[in-house]
Amino acid sequence: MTFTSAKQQRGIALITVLLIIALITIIAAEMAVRLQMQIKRVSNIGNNQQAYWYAVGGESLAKLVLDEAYKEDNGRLHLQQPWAVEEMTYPLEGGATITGSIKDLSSCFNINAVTRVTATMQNQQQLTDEEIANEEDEQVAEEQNTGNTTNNQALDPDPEQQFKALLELAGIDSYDAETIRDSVADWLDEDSNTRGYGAEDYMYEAKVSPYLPANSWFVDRSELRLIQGFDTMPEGMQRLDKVIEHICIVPKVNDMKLNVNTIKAEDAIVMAAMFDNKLTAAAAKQIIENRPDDGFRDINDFWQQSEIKAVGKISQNLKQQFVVTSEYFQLQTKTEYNQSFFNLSSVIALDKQGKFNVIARKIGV
Ligand SMILES: [Ca+2]
Repeated sequence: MTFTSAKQQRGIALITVLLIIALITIIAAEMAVRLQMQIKRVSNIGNNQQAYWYAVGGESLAKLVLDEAYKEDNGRLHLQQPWAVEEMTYPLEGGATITGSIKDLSSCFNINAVTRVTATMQNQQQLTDEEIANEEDEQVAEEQNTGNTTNNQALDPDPEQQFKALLELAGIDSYDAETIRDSVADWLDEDSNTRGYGAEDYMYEAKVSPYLPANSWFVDRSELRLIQGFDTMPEGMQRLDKVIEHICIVPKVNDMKLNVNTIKAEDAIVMAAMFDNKLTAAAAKQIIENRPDDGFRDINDFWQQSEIKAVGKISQNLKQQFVVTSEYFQLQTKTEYNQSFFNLSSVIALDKQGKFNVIARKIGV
């Protein structure tokens, strides 16, 4: 009996030892896997950081190229300058590559200019109004000298009118264009007073997934998907697809400026819309296609175009929206390093000292 019991106990001890060894083996294997994952994770973070810094290096290169183009011709910017090349890929050390392109944000329609946003902006509006009043006085004086008193017939569309014209030129019908125009303006203005065809809090609060209008600046074009008129599937999305490529977001900038030297033929409807379609899209396209390769020497060359002259009298207010220089650009880069990808979108703006600086970044887009 005693002998059998001792044998049994030895058997149990052996099984216990085997179990402990198995357990240790499992734990050791698990630790090895985790360690490998940690090493991989650290290496991925390192690669991603490196890709980020390459992308920031890309920003520096873009700033340099823009600074040089700006200095080269007293601020005149056009599509023959090095910054305007189509998307290009540059090899970097360590097998990395960076692909990037720069877009002039004055070559498309600034959605933030559709209406005034805040009280601060309204002060600026007053200032602008004063400036405009002064200019109008000057214009009247000039007209009195020349005996021409038809100032009241000058073409002077406001930005909301211009936006509606853009929507219609993009192929959106008149009723939907009015809805979208008023809804975008309501989305931008700080009050909650609904325009004729617009939408404020109550309209968006009643949705299945409710939200509120920004009552402030647009920061990304994707916000447009939330606006009444663009917010339905599939009709709203189809409308947005027609117009989104012509729209830009210039951060916290209320002014509508169009660089007539950098606008491309495919955006001709933007130019036509700014003239409230009194300049047709076909005529605008012709101006762009016949423009000298290195752009108009100055803005007066643009006003001398026969297609523009045919429009008739144009207000000073409207004239101010057309320029041959630009202050805001968007740099889009995609960096690859050791199978780590880093997408960066940067807004580069001209500062008061005449230098370009990054004022906004979006990662992963
Ligand atoms: Ca509002």
